[in-house]
Amino acid sequence: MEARRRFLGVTTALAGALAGCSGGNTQQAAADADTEPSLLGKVPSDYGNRSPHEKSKRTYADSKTPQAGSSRTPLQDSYGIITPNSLHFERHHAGVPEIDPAKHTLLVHGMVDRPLVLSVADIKRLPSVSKVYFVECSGNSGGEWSGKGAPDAQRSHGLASCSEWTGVPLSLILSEAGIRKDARWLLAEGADACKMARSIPVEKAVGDTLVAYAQNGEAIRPEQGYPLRLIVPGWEGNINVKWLHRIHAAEEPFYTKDETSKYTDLMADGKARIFTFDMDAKSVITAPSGGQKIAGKGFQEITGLAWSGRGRIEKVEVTTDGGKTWTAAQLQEPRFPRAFTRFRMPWTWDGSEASLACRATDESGYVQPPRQVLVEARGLNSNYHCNAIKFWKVQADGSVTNVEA
Ligand SMILES: Nc1nc2c(c(=O)[nH]1)N[C@H]1C(S)=C(S)[C@@H](COP(=O)(O)O)O[C@H]1N2
Ligand SMILES: [Mo]
Repeated sequence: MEARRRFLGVTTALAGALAGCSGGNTQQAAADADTEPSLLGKVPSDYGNRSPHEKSKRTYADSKTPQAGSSRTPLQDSYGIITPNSLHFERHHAGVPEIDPAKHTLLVHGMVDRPLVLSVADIKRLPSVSKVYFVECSGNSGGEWSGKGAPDAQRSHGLASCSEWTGVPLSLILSEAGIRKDARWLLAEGADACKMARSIPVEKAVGDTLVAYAQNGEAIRPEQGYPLRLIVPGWEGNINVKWLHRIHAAEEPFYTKDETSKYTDLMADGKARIFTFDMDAKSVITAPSGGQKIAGKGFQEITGLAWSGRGRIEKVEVTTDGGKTWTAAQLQEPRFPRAFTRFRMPWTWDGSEASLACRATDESGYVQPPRQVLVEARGLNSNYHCNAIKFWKVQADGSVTNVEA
């Protein structure tokens, strides 16, 4: 009954919104007839492209060292939970290497009984799995620490994307190599010029970590680590080593440049946290969001994405009054652990200013905190791991801007 009433509410609101343009309907239909294709269209193509009318793109932050840069996913334009491969965010420390898969190998050595050199073809012969996981740079939303924040969802949250990854469980490769019982840590190293390398506890490596070779049904893109990358579900982007070519088992962590000079979190007291692997629960409203404009009063679905490195998203609450009241949004199924979850909430915009935000809760019971709580706990010395609640302001003219929370 309630659902039916809501449905009627929606159609009434839509009817109201659409009434404004109904006067020109007959003329419009005549104009459409002129543009509807009457000639035969294009023939099938060998690799598809999107419609030329679709313009959504990654934003690339230009820098003095462009190869050590990043591009961001246009989350505000996204539908569902999967990021198209062409729009997956990028973060490279030494550019995208050009790698011939026929020559690329993965070396597994150190505290193993049978050191291995596996070709890409060897790896593809092994039993594989396909799993949906997000990858998020721990620098994502770093600009939000200041309280000023970015003006749109792409710049505030776009260093996060979500794909179906296909690959071989790392546990299988480690047992083939005969990893020794006293090995506690692995080094994972990339084949790019900076030799990105991170230490991974064996427990996580034999848990859900994948040596992935495919993304959303095709080979991983060069930008994402072709032909092999590590997927370490729910852990900070940096440890998902791309162009993976070496795994070294040892007793102790390696304290590489990438986990000491970077990707540590300097606290207010001057001490730094190291190995802060988990990405905490986070969410963002993607529509209506910063930079967009609501066309007019009436029905406007509020939708967005939520994710947590600690498992499934259990709840997303939405406020339209700056945090005074919160309402549980509808969560779209399936909800995969450590993947984007799409949430939706019906809303009718009455034409007045509104302050929108969302707050995620994950299956561990962790609730996404307000920015002030994060700042009190960690200070302002580090740019990493900001998962604060993000507010958008709807102005009276329908335009949506950032709010200084
Ligand atoms: N070999 C290698 N692996 C790498 C990087 C890199 O520069 N080189 N960048 C890391 C960082 S900081 C992040 S956030 C993720 C980004 O993955 P993506 O470019 O596929 O989005 O890859 C990680 N793996
Ligand atoms: Mo990153």
